[in-house]
Amino acid sequence: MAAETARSTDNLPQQILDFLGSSNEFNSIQLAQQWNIDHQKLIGAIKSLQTNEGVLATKDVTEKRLELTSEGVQFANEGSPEFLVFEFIGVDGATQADIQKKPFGKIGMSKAMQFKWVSVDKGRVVRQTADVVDSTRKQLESLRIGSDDVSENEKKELKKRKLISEVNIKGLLVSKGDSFTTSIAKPEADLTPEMIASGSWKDKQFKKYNFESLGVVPSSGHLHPLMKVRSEFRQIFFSMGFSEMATNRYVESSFWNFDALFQPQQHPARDAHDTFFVSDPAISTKFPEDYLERVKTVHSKGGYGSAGYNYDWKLEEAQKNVLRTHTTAVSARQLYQLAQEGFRPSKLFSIDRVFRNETLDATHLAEFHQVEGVIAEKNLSLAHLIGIFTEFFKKLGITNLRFKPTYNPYTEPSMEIFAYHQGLAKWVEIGNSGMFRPEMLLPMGLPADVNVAGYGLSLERPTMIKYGINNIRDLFGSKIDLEVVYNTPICRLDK
Ligand code: FB9
Repeated sequence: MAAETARSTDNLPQQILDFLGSSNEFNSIQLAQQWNIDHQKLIGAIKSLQTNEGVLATKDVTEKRLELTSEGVQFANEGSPEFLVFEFIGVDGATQADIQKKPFGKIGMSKAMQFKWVSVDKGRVVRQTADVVDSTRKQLESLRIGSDDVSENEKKELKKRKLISEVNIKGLLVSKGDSFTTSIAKPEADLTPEMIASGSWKDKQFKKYNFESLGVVPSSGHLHPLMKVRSEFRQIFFSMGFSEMATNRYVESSFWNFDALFQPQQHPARDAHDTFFVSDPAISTKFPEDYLERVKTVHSKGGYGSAGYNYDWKLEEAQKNVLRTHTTAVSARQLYQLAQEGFRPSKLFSIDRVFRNETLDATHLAEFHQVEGVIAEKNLSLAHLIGIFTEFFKKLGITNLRFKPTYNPYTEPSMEIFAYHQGLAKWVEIGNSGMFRPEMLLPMGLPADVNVAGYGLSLERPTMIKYGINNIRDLFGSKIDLEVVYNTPICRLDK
């Protein structure tokens, strides 16, 4: 039965009922072909009719179908390469070189030669016949519309050229159900008070509840990937007995951001190249006077067994407000408070934004989230520090660490922490750490036998590696694609 021109698919269910009314049963694959409509659309209409109990009876059927491959579709749309070569050379012929330049050149040339449409004469490819029919294209078009005027040999040739392939199409054999009718009253979706009052519900058809249907996805907030990783980090810290420091202070005085950490006032990190200085309010003036004096002394003259930096420490320098360059400033305040309240062993952490006036590149913005752990205990050693962050990183699924000595103004000894990343097949710097200097701790009033260890990393790097994000601008900032945020899976770092 030749395919008719594509019929409209409006109200397809009714068309099916009317057709069934006159033909008792049909095979969905053949009917789709006959009606020249998309088979899936027909299946959809049949499925919608099946929501009315007993109207249709269906049986699954599978049929082998010849389908055009993507190359077959291309040849059917644009013509076969052999025909395109024949066209291309025209009546005057063309050089092999020119033909080969064409995307259809290579295949077309060999086929056109095979079909004796062209030949090579003195290096030029010339036509052997005035005109040709692109039979390959015609065969493909016929098969596409399901007409069966293509011979088995031709089909075999097309298969050999991988222009068609045999596929199994799942369809339905549809026949009348026990309560078949061609006029389906549109089933009621709701049982209304009127129906109940009038009793009219008794002879109404009600739409079946589709308990499988997914409810409307409620539009809800989404945690930004960084916040998903942050919550993972927080759980790890809490599981190790750490408590979180209050970090709600982006604007910090140079005193707590630098001086309290025994970072000298002429240290390069303290100039505007690295640090954002705040113009209003430009300075802070309220400091614990006695403590400030001790900081001044240890910087300028030393003390506590330290030579200090021997320079003229300036209050106005310490008063300058900055955007904190590290959450270690928060640690300094916390440790000072700990000293004031009377020392007790403490494990503290912070995860929040810090700001650095750095050259922007694919992995650096002018701000990032610093993750910091601080442990204060009597006679705490470097070994304890290594033990603690080794445990921390293990909970992140990061083992096999290596340490490289480094320098921080506020810790001695200090170490950079490296881990071997299987996926990246290289050692990745995953953090920094060290034992806070006595020149920082003793002026605070912490007992002499108390040592404080600290380590830090960023939130962005693990998040980028975890979610395979290469450019930090895809992770953070106004240009990120919210879909990415909506669809990022929850973060299981140790998996
Ligand atoms: O995060 C960093 N790297 C990292 C961390 C985790 C990770 O996880 C992957 C799943 C496997 C991957 C990479 N870094 C620290 C290392 C580098 O990225 C570094 O180039 C950049 N660092 C930032 C500072 O950049 C100027 C990351 C940031 C950083 C550096 C140091 C500290 C905190 C953050 C610190 C500290 C510290 C030291 C002593 C005492 C207290 C705090």
